[in-house]
Amino acid sequence: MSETAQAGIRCMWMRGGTSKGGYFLAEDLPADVAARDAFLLGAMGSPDARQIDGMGGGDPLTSKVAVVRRSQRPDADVDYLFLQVFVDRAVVTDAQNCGNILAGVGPFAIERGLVAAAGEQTEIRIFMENTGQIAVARVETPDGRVTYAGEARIDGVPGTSAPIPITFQDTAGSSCGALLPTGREVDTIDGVDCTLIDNGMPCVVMAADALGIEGTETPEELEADTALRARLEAIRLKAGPMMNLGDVAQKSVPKMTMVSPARAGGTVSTRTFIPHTCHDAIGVLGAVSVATACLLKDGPAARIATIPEGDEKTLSIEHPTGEMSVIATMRGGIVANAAVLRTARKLFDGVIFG
Ligand code: NQM
Repeated sequence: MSETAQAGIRCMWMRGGTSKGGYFLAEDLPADVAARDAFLLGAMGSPDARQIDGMGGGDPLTSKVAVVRRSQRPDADVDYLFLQVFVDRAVVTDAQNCGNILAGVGPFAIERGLVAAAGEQTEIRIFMENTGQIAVARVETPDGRVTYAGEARIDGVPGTSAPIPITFQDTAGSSCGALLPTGREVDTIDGVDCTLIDNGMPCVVMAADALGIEGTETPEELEADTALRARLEAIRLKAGPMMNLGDVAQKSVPKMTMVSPARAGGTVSTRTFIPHTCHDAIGVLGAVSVATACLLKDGPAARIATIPEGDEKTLSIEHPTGEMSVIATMRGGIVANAAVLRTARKLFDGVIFG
């Protein structure tokens, strides 16, 4: 066991949106990436399907890490690096961003003194290191302190909490270099029409019926369908290089979203593999990317989506545990920025061992 693992590292555990993970100050973690990753794998208990020897919850959504530092950039308050710690493989990857864990970054930055509370609400500009873009989050800070209590409700989380609205700008091509990395709205892979899109999260968007499912199945039912999973993975491995992501065998992108007509008055219904397990909901930037696919002229999502009028469109992306509303502001026919509502909660603050 390394010295760092034995001594432990300061860490705050938080729920961010519908995900959960460890929040660290960058200066507290080993600077050497291999040492950092070894520590995080140990802290989470990976690789192991149950993560029984660590803090991870046996699910990619609860095996996440935020690394936060004061920003040197004139346009940001803090820098946030997201790390996905794989559950059953010894892999830590920065190849994706996470808009759910992002929801805890503002509160964490205030709690750790990186940003001073400024009145009833504090706006924090967060540079997302994984993709090189800025998100703006608003945190409730009555009496100069973060409050997690409030009346905002998000699907996938019981109860209510303080609202944390987040706005994203210029997320097109975050990881793939272009919104549509192949230059087309539709590519056909293994006989399935796909929209390969990246508006903050690389996603492959397909029609549920093209994969032989209804789109109403539970995540457990879909995960039990080994033929479906094999088909999705075959498509994903081909989509990776087409999306400028290279070999994605050991990467958690692109995400695989199957769309079907909305069932609850929303824009579209989704089931998303992230990429090897089925999300109980949908990722934040995943939802922004799927919402953007709905707004194209063609493609599996655009063909079935119900789109509201106007330049500010609320697109309700239905998922297994409800919906996520993406407020898209359109300029010249493209999504100029997107906003979502999230909440977060501090769970513990202490020292974690690797
Ligand atoms: O897409 C899951 C999550 C995510 C990522 C995933 C996310 C996003 O629900 O911005 O939030 O797709 O890995 O935390």
